Amino acid sequence: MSASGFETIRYRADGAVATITLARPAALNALDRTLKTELLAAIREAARDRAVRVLILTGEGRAFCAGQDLKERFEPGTGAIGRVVRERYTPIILGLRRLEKPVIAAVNGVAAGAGVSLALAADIRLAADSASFTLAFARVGLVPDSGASWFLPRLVGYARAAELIFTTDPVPAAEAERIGLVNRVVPAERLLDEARTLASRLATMAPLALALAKRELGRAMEVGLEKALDYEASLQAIAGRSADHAEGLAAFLEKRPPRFEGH
Ligand code: T3D
Repeated sequence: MSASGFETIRYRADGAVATITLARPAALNALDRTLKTELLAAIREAARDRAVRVLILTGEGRAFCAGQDLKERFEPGTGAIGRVVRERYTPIILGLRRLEKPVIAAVNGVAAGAGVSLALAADIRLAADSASFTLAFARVGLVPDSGASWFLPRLVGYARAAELIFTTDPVPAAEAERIGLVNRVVPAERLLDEARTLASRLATMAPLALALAKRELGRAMEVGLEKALDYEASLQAIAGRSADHAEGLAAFLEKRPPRFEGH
């Protein structure tokens, strides 16, 4: 097991599963400068560590993440918003999406503003029954950022996305599940266990196949069917040459569970 010395997050790699816990509970894990820097560093660490096959993202205390630290905006030298979004938020969102490992958001409580964006950038969202999602941007006179305007309509449809963004009404966990904003809701006290169980399951799958499947899904959201078919064929050519594919076939014939090595 490995853990790194961050101030505002905890990063823990336990076998094949790494967990990033946003850890500024007194500020509902709002994203200040340090947290953004450390979050990106931890995502990069998960990418670098070949032993890590799945990443869980969660929050400490009663919140998942309340978005940008609004108090920091009153401090000198915070930087123009457009630049902060481009230089600090965009790399985090792309870091999660380009991570060639499944990312599970274990949404333990309230998520607001860019905190929702973080959850949306994960591949799979599990939510505690106490969680809620607020597209809070307009409350402070801002527009959705960090991918919220891209992810949300793809998950819940244009009209629902527009309503949630325009009204900023909180979406309770059960409603989030009903509209497809989260994969499923679990009792708060079981959230991390459920996330770890799912992560451990995914960690037994062929890592290269999951990495390529994640790439395929990302591409499929942007291109038409013909291009998606072509992309699938070229990634299948890569997967088909892998040792994991050979192992999967052998395990099938020998009627035993496969042991995937990730190459
Ligand atoms: O650089 C940029 O600005 C660009 C990026 C922008 C992207 C964004 O994320 S914009 C949207 C920012 N987030 C919000 O607008 C949400 C603000 N927070 C809230 O609306 C509410 O706190 C919640 C709905 C999340 C939770 O409400 P509640 O009643 O459960 O808790 P609370 O009492 O409001 O908050 C508890 C503490 O957390 C409180 O601190 P205190 O007064 O006890 O010392 C509160 O100030 C603090 N807190 C909550 N959210 C933030 C925060 N501190 C700093 N920044 C926050 N975003």
